[in-house]
Amino acid sequence: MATLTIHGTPLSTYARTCRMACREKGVAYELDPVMPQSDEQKAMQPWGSVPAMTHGDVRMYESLAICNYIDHAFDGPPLQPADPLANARCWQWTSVFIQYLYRPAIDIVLQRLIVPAQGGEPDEALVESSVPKSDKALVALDGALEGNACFAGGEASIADYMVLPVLHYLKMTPEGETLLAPRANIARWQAAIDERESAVATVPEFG
Ligand SMILES: N[C@@H](CCC(=O)N[C@@H](CS)C(=O)NCC(=O)O)C(=O)O
Repeated sequence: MATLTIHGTPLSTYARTCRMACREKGVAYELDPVMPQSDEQKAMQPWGSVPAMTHGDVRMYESLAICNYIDHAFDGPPLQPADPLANARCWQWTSVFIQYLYRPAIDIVLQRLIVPAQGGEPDEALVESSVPKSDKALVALDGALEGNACFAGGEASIADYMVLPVLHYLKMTPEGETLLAPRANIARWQAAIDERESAVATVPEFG
């Protein structure tokens, strides 16, 4: 069987999602730690973003598609529920994450963790405008976890592997700490998902 390779720096949240999906499915994979906007990545992903995936003749980009491919092309535990409503919840919260949380949360992370590390001045206006946007999404995600262990209900799914990597970084920023402090359902969920082997094995070495 051909080796599945995830192309993307281990610091990438979306690459981490795909690697968590591999580990949850029990699929052996190699990590090609390519950086965004490198010539190598641009040859695999027209926008130069990470990750991409190769598996034999299959070349693919977009983390959702990669996660679905991993789920359907291999035997192993399902990465999404079979029950129609639970399945729809998996995609509802994944979609909310991508559409409403990823950008503002990552902007806070970039301005607070990456820009200063590179000797730059954070864009305070961007941080300020990203806080209420992140908060709105976090309120919705926290509500989704009311009475649920995970976003799709009782079992972990792709939705959880999508959200976790960004919250890992967000929590490292002062704004993230403040935003997450009142979100008790997210705190409980994050503590549980953080303990999964797929999360432990993919924690980014940052800072
Ligand atoms: N829609 C893409 C988004 C990928 C994405 O935004 N990746 C980030 C890293 S987590 C990235 O490469 N950012 C830098 C860039 O796009 O230049 C996917 O789901 O794979």
